[in-house]
Amino acid sequence: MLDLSFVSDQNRSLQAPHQRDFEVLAERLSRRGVNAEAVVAQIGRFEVAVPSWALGTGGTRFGRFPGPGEPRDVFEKMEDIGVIQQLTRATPRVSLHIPWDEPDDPQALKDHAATLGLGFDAVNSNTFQDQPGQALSYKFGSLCHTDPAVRNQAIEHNLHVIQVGRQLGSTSITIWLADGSNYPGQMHLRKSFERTLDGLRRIYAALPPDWRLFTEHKPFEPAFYATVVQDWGTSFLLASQLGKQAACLVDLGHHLPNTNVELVVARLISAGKLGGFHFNDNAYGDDDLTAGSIRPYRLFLIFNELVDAEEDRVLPSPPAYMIDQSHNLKDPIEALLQTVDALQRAYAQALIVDRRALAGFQQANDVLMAEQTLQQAFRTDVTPLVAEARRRAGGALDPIRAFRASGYRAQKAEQRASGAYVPPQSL
Ligand SMILES: [Mn+2]
Repeated sequence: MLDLSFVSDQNRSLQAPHQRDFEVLAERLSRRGVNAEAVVAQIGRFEVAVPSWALGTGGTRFGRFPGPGEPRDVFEKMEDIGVIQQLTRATPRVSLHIPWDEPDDPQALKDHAATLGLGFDAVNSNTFQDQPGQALSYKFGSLCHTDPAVRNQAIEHNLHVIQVGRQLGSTSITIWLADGSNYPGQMHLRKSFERTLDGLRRIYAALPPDWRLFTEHKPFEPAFYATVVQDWGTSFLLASQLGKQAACLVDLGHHLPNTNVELVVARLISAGKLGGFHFNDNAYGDDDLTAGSIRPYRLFLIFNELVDAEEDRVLPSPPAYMIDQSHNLKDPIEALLQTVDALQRAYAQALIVDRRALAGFQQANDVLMAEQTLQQAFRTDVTPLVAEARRRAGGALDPIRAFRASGYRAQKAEQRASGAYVPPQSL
């Protein structure tokens, strides 16, 4: 963890120019009828969970190029997330992957996390690869498998993940299934779906009453012909059949090219089944790049739907915000700091949309001015709002600058020099 006074010392050197920038922007926004103070307060309430698998350098199937000072186990991952929380004050929870980051002693991990100011968000099950010593293989699927013994094993795993999550204080489980087929004829399309639904029903039946279950779709990879939960429609079908504790998780990279993701979000909101997000960005497929790095306008349009729904009070429960990225080239901590900032920016841009004006232009079918209203918000440099929200929460005005100045990575490179820990690939 960083020294208590370090963040405020860092902020002090940036405070004067930041204050001037903030005042200028607040004045500009007030001319548009936007109260900067109210926006800063809302940004300050934004929270996103960090996935345990994102702290080590990710890889592709062609290789992995680890960096110095990577965490070797889940306890060290918690320390890194603790630093991200110190600098951003927006990542108080960890989304744990079982078994990649399964603790031997959940209570010990929970205690360790608490000393770092961290708790636990959704737990993630894994029936997409075989683990050492596992009795039956998931080569031909898990919940969709033709053999009931394999299906039972996958169900038991999910029940175990819920048990671990309960001990950690989690209140949700995300189930992403790799189940599917690579060739026509390999898998009975209809029956494989029905078996999957049946398996999910048995997992859902074991869900504690205050828990939520998220179904996560993905159109292809590793199944290259037919994925069982391939799109938001199938995810919606599953969540609807399961019951009110089930909802759909939208991973921004899990869509076919050119899918209008903000429209998917709007539909799930209308259906009362928007469970949450896995934030990332992509240029081609499930690229797991930094959120906002390729299509910041899309990210803004997604937050625009969320803010609109928030203001209309049509969200039955707040969506669970999680990051799901693979950091192949960037320092994972720096990439996550950059990600949190990108999410806060998109949120801030959505918060400053003149919604009354937009509604008026939509009503009058004034296409150009409706679009202009969104673009005016998107084109606003909201850096001072986001920085101010972080500063007021005790975080850093410029988290990446502060992280680099801290020497944290170099220090960890020394401390963690022994015992190479090999993190698995991202979901
Ligand atoms: Mn995901």
